[in-house]
Amino acid sequence: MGLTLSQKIITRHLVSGEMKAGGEIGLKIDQTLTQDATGTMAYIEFEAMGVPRVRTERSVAYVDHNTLQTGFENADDHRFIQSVAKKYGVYYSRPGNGICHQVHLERFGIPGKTLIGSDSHTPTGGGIGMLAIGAGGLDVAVAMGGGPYYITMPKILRVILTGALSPWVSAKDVILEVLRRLSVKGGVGKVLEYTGAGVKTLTVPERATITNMGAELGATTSIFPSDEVTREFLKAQGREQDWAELAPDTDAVYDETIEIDLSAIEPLAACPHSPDAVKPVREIGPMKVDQVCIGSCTNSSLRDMMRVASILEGKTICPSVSLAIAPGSRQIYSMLAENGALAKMIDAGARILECACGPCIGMGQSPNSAGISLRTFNRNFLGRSGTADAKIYLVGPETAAASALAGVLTDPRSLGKEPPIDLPDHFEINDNMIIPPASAEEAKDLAVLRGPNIKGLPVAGPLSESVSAKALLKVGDNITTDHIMPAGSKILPYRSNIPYLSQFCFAVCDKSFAQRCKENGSGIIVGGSNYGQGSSREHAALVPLYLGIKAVIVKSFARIHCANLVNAGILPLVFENEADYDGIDQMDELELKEVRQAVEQGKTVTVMNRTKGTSFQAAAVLSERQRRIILAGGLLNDTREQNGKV
Ligand code: MIC
Ligand code: SF4
Repeated sequence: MGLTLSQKIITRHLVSGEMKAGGEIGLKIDQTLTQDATGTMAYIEFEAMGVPRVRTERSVAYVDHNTLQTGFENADDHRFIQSVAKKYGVYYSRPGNGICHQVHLERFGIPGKTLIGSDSHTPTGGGIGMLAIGAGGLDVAVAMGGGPYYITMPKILRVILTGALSPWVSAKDVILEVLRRLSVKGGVGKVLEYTGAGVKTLTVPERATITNMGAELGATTSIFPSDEVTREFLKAQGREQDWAELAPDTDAVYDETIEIDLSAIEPLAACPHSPDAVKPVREIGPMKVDQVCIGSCTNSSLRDMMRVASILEGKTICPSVSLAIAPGSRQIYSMLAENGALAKMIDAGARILECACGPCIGMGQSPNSAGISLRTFNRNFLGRSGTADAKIYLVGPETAAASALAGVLTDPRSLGKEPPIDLPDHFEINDNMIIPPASAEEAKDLAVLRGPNIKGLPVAGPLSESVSAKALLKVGDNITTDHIMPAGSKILPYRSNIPYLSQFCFAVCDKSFAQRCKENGSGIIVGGSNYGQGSSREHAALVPLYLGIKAVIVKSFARIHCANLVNAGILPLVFENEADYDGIDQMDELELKEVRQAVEQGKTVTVMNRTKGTSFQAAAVLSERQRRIILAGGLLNDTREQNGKV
């Protein structure tokens, strides 16, 4: 029986487990990446492990999220990451060099290698044929130390692409179509493998747009084959030697298959407040628009920027629209400056931002009250833009630019003939914003520069025999990590200060949650399905831990968040019978009877509802390794225990 593309890469990197869907596998990791909003914590955790140098083939630390320096905090964190990277063997991409996923694709990604990153959009690397997976910071720290990365062996979903995209339709519309069909839960436990004759019609950055937003499906990752198009891209980056051909076997067996005719796709938009609330732009109609933002790790390639410039050329944006553009990397920025495209954008009235995440993570450019903002980004979760009542629509760069000119949502096909864009055979290569690490010898004397905003890590205790606590919060389906631990320019500078962050936990849903936790000392969270979707931020586990949360009982979990809960030492439980969710009210007194014994024996946990006088069963869906971690009170405690045994 032949293998699919990801099964081939997994086979070459398998260090434990069997390649059977549903079981836990351990993978050797070749490359890691971190960004600054999750990186500070990941390097603090790496230091806590006491490993003298990273043991990967390549580890890169990017600074792209917290670039707005309205106080000392972000600048201190940048300095910390730079010094820690130099000492421990990590390449450092300076602020101003671009968004981690875009730069990694350009300068470091290698087909067939494994990459984990402390950012949920790490699967961008799948555009170049990498097995690239988003993870919590602690898992990345472990991989930097040479340890395996554990995931549940995913099912393989084959996406057959046929035909070619019509004019004015682009890669964003393809992934929005996938989201429309599969929903934000549709990729959970799966890898999406793109195959078919349509693949060769898409450039690497277009493929990366598609794999990037596989994160919004909840997928473990998404991947394209490495073919002649990939070779051309790497050659243009001066890295042809990194190319290798990679394709699935012709007799590969897939768990599921869907087919997408690229020529049938039209411009689409994801409506507020979920990336799967997708409708054709033409159906939504000419809605008035207040703001347009173009960029983010999803749509900031040279191709996207050139397309936008070609639409804006010689025109002026609508007076009632604010247009912000952030190219994805310094390479792109510089090439746009050289070839005149930047001037076209500036002349049309665009506000040009530095190449960073910026508005995508609420670092500035929050829309006006109740504003309608069209964004080429990947997430439109409630409140993420920084304006609580704003409405965010996710669109492709063509729709975004056309709408910025018209002032209303505009189907770009109404613009007439699509102007051609010239893409170069060679990109401008200048790595002077990437600082290599010190040699092992030099590193010994290097100090790590720590600012006053770096506070200690909360650590759980071993799981107790039984847990009694109130259901301090009850929430519904599709809760994101942006709900649990919001981001934005005011909160993000405190990513290494858990006590400060804790006051904002769940504030989007319930402003009094943190206070309730303090008053009660300990608690349990009850949630619906797909709990913890979205960002990989482990803060969404560390902060509840700090607030005394012992367990989270839900209908189902999103992958990265569930792993982060286990790593932190919070017990993730799933209702055996979903209807039991309805039988709990917020503030009910719950008891997890003899929970330690149940976890030890891999049995379901009996939950007694003392307030209602009822009981139900909940499963701790944990591998043997994870059971050990939960019993020990988190991954750091477990690692210490395991090291003590050696
Ligand atoms: C995001 O897009 O939500 C982020 C900010 O990039 C996060 C990481 C973080 O919260 O720092 C992600 O996607 O993992
Ligand atoms: Fe940055 Fe936005 Fe991409 Fe997250 S989704 S890495 S915030 S650009």
